[in-house]
Amino acid sequence: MLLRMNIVILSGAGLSAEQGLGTFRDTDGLWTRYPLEKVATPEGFAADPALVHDFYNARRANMRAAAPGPAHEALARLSRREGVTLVTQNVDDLLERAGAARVIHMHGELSRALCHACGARWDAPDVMAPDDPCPACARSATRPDVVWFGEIPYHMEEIEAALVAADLFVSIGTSGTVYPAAGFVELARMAGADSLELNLEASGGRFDEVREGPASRIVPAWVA
Ligand code: BJW
Repeated sequence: MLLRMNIVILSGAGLSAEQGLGTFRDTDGLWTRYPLEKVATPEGFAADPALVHDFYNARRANMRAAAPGPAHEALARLSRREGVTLVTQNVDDLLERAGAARVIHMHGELSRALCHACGARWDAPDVMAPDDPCPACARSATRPDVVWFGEIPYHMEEIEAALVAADLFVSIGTSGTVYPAAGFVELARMAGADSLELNLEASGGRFDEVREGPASRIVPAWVA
């Protein structure tokens, strides 16, 4: 049945939780150990760039040590079908390493660096530091290429176009608390799409159908 549909899939931290990459708001989530205003806002970065780089260096190391799981592999297979758009809030590269055709990273990527002076982007080394020179302009203005609170998520026009053309919107492993991603289900439904949530526990969002369980089990079962 999925064969001829336009499907938009939005994933969140729960997709990669079983690979050892932490979620944010669960009881042992990253925000319980690192205050988000210090590590995930432009103001936090301006106040203490070394702390922010340490936070992302550790997460980059964790990501590079992790391997994609069955949910990433199932989504990668599905992404090779026409009409499937994979949008992720995750900054990890596990979908790409599972072989996904294209992944839209609306909150950026841990594996990329950004110069906030000239806007250049390049592949991030394992460890970044505040005084690293930008390869394009040589200024020491490097940061992880991720989207913090108060910044505009990437690829919004493309995502909104896919949402209004969707027959089915599927949310996987996200709490639905961070906008604009939290509003995608409403946008897709208003445009006539059916909606499905796959999550360990229902987020409480407005979905036509909810399937609960770990991503490693329920995502391959849905794709099959
Ligand atoms: C499992 C599982 C398993 C566990 N299997 N499932 C008031 C109203 C509306 C908006 C605002 C407002 N005040 C401020 C705002 C804006 C703000 C916002 O939304 N704030 C809210 C907190 C209210 N948003 C922004 O600032 C955004 N920008 C913006 O709005 O710009 C304006 C604009 C938009 C569009 C066009 C033009 C202008 C930017 C938001 C950036 C978010 N950045 C972060 C950090 C990225 C870098 C990094 O990774 O460090 O993104 S914050 C963090 O939250 C990260 C995530 O992508 C994001 C979402 O988290 P996610 O993925 O949902 O994780 P959790 O932990 O919340 O949930 C995990 C889920 O997994 C749970 O449901 C579990 O059940 C499940 N799970 N194990 C399946 N094994």
